[in-house]
Amino acid sequence: MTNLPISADLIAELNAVHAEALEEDYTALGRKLARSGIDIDAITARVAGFSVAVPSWGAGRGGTRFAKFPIPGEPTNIHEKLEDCAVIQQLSRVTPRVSPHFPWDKVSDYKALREEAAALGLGFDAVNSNTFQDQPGQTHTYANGSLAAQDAATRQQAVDHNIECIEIGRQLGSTDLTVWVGDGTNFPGQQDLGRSLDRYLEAAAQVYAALPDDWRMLLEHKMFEPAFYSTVISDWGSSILAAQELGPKAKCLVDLGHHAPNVNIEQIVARLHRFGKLGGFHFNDSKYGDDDLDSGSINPHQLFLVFNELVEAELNPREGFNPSYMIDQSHNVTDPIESMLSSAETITQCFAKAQLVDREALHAAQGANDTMMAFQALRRAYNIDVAPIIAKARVAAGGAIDVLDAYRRSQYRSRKAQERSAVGLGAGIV
Ligand code: LRH
Ligand code: MN
Ligand code: MN
Repeated sequence: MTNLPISADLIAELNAVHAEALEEDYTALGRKLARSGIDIDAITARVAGFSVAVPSWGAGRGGTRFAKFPIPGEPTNIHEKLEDCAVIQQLSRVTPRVSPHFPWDKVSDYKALREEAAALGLGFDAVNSNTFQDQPGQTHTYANGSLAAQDAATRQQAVDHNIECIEIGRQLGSTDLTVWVGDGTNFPGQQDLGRSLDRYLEAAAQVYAALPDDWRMLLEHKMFEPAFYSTVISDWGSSILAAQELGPKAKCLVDLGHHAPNVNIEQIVARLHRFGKLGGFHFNDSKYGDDDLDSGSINPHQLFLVFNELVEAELNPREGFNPSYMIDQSHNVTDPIESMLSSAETITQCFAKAQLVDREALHAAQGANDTMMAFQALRRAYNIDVAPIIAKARVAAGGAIDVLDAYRRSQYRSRKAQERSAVGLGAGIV
């Protein structure tokens, strides 16, 4: 039994308005691609198989440490967040899974939560643990670290929390645990840089030992924040070394915002894949740091280049290549549903463009040291407007041709504003 939040009649009615134009655009693009030997329907079929998870926390307004500006109708608990995620999936048909964060999404009955999600057309993606904040009533503070804390009892508490997350995830049908720790320092000398990593590795190994056979532990690195001088798992180097030490079920997760400005993230992707350690992504965009801006809003070309590396990775498979895709954004000034609809579209477009690269031409140009033609092979694909392909795949799966228009016309947010209680003011969660 499904219980979808947007009227299917409304979607059908709006799609009928745009259907003819979409057919025309799709046919024209099909002809253009055919001239380069590409079958548009084959690309559409690949796009139909693509999906990206949405974060439960992304359904709420984010904020900064200075302020948070809630909107009327914002979700206040996991049930309402799931409902909002169901809107994104119903319209976009590319976000069928939600990634929960604990204890933010704690409930008493996870079997019931899984059924509730299924009735909304959703499943669960990676479970995220949270040892970067203290919770009310918590025994040991994380002020001085969690998995890498000096204090053994604090480390044990962080290990136990991660193991509890695995247990919750089993009930929800997840198979990945994403571990991001904020552990680090703000002053030179505050902690020993080597020994803090030793403590992290020892504690992380205890979490690793609790993983079911078919699970992965995704290690998310981040250069800085909340620690501004040193971070224990600060970069892909620390991440891959930790993953190698932990074992085959440990992989690295690349959050696009967690690097120094201008870092070549697509090369990091290629490196992690080369050593069989590419586990997944948190998509967002960034101008200055971990801004968590909407995916592709600043540098869509970088996103395309990341997907280009993923296509190359598929052609050169390494052990266990199965990256998980998730959006991880902070929506400070937009309606989070609109931002995630827009980002899901951009991410899918970059995926589709990467499929259009003439690999033979690219590899031939690379082999001949023909730099300009190699670059042009990428540029030609990047310049193609793939919107009709994405819309066609979406509508075939029951989604809306124009997702934002359908969302606004549904008046979903104002309906929720009548039903839901208001969110308190204050600083953001991340
Ligand atoms: C840390 C992070 C990590 C957290 C999320 C809330 O900056 O990217 O993924 O779990 O934000
Ligand atoms: Mn992240
Ligand atoms: Mn982040």
